[in-house]
Amino acid sequence: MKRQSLNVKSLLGGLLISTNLLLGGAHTAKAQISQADTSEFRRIEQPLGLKVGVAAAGAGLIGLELWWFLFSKNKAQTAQASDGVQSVDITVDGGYSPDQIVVQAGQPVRLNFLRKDPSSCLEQIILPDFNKSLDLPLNQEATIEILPEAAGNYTFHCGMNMFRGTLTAKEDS
Ligand SMILES: [Cu+2]
Repeated sequence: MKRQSLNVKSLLGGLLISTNLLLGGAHTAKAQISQADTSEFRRIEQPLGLKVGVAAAGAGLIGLELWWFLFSKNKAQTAQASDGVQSVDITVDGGYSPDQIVVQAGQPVRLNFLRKDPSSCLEQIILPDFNKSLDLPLNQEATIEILPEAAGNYTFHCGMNMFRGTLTAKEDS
């Protein structure tokens, strides 16, 4: 009995919502028609200088953004090798620094992550090519070891794939 009345309630609720949506839709349609009828909304010509200024500011911001993403932190760092293991310290703070790491192929690599960013976005690191992931505790070093057997680029990224870095393995020269 109780369950039934609940169902009826939710049914009524659904009906109400859909009616509201329908009415709302009709309302906006009407509004649009009246807008077209009375030419109340006329285009306002902005001065050319303002247009150019806004466009230039926009382009500038886009350029700055591009520069930030492409070049500002793009300093590749070569891993330091000792006792046959190459290691790199990576600071995790609004991304990975360094986010481009150069290692030698065929030698184990130790990545020491130090997360300083409390954002949950960065609390996990994933290395899909090595089938590995690691939780990064805040302000505490966490190490992951991998072996890039072949030369090539291997990416690593956060749990949601928003921040990325690349590990480039090179053959012995
Ligand atoms: Cu993320």
